[in-house]
Amino acid sequence: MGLTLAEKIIKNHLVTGEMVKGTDIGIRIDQTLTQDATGTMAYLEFEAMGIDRVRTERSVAYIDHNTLQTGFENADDHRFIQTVCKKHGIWFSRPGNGICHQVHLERFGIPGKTLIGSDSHTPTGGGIGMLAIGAGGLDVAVAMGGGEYYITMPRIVNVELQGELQENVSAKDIILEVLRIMSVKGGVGKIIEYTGEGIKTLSVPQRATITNMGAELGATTSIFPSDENTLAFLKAQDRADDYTELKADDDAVYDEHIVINLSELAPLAACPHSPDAVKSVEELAGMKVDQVCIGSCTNSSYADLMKVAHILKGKTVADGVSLAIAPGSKQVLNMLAQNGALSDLIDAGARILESACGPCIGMGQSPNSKGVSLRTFNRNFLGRSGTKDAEIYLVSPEVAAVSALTGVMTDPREYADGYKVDMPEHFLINDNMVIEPASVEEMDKVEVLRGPNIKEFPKTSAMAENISATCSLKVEDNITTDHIMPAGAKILPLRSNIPAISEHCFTVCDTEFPSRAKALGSSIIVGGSNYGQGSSREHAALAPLYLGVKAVLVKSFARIHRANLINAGIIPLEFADENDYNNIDLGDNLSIENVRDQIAAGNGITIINKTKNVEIKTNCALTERQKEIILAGGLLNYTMSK
Ligand code: MIC
Ligand code: SF4
Repeated sequence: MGLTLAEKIIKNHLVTGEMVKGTDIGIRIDQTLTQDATGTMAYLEFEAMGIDRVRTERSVAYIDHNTLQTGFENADDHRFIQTVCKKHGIWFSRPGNGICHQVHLERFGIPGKTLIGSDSHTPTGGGIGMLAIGAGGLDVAVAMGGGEYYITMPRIVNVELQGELQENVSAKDIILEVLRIMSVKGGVGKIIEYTGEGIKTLSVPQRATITNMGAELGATTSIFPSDENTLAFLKAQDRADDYTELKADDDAVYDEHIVINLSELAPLAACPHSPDAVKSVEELAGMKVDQVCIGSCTNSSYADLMKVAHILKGKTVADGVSLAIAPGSKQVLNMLAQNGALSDLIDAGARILESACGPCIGMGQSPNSKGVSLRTFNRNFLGRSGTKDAEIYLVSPEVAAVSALTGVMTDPREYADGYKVDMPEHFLINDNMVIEPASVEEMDKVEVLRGPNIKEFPKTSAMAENISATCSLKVEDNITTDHIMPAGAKILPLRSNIPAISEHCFTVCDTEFPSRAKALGSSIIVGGSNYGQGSSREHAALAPLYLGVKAVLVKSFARIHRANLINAGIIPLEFADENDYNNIDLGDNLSIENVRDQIAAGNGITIINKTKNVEIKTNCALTERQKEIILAGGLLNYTMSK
């Protein structure tokens, strides 16, 4: 029986377990990446493990999230990361060099290699044929130290692309269509593999738009074959040597099969507040727009911005619209500067931002009250933009640019004029913003610089015998990590200070939660299905941990967040019978007896609701390794004990 592409890469990297779907496997990790918002914590964890030099083939730290420096905190974090990298063998991409996923694709991604990153959009690397997976910072720290990375062997979904996109319909519309079909939880426990004649019409950056937003499906990762288009991209990046041809066997067996005919696809938009609330642009046409933002790791490649520049050239952004553009990397921005396209953007009235995440993570450019904002980004979760009552629509660069001119949601097919951006033969290459680590001989001399806001990773203790806790919060389905641990310009500078950031935990849902949880001392959070979707931020586990949360009981979890809870030593529980969701309310007194034995036995965990006098059966499917992690009080304790 033939193998799929993902299976081939897993097979080549398998260290522990067997490739049996649904069972735990440990894979060797070739490359890691971090960004600054999760990186400080990841490097503190790496330091705590006491390993002096990374054992990966390539580890890179990027500064791209916390780039608004309204106080000393972010700059201190950047300096900490820069010095830690120098000392421990990690390449450092300086602020200004671009968004981690875009730069990694351009300069470091290699087909067939494994990559984990402390950012949920790490699967962007699937566009160049890597097995690229988002993970919590602690998992990345362990991988940097040479430890394998554990996942549940995913089911493999084949998305077959047929035909060719019409003009001004784009890669973004393909992934929005996949989201429409599969939903934000449809990818949980799955890898999405793209095949079919249609992929030949897609360049690496276009493929990367698709694999990037596979994160919004909840998928473990997404991947494209490595073919002549991959070679063309690598050649243009002066990296032809990194190319290998990779594809699934002809007789590969997939668990699901979806066919999308690109020729029939129309421009789409994800409506507030979920990436799967997809409608056609035609349906939404005429809606007044207040803001347009172009950029993010999803859609800020050279080709994306050349298209935008072409649409804007010689025109002016509509009166009522503010247009912000953040090119994905220094390479992209510099190429636009050299060929004059930047001038077209500036001339049309675009507000040019630095090459970074920017508005995507609420680092500035929050929309006006009740503002309608069209964004080429990947997430439109409630409050993420920094304006709670704003309405965020996720669209392609073409829809964004055309609508910025008309002031209303507009179908870009009306503006088709035959213009096509060709893949440049040579991208502009200058890696002067990437700092090499110190040599083995020199590393001891490097001093790691720490600012006053950088606090230690919270210490945890081994799991208690019994848990007596109160329900401190009850939330509904599809809770995102942006609900649990909001980001934005005001809160992100606290990422290296768990006590301080905890004060903002869940405040999007309930402003009283932090003080209530702290006062209770020991509590349990109750939630619905797909709990913890979105970001990889382990702060969404570390802040509840700091506030005394012992277990999270939900209908179902998103993958990375569940792993982060386990890494933090918080027990992830799922209702055995979803109707029991109605048998717990805020303030109920709960108890779990002999919890260590119950975890070890692996037959689920019984919670007694003392307030309602009912027993609630829960599932707690942990592997032997995960049980040990939870019992030890988290992955750091576990790793240090090994
Ligand atoms: C995001 O898009 O939500 C982020 C910010 O990139 C996060 C990481 C973080 O919270 O630091 C992610 O996607 O993992
Ligand atoms: Fe940055 Fe946004 Fe991409 Fe997250 S999704 S890495 S915040 S650009």
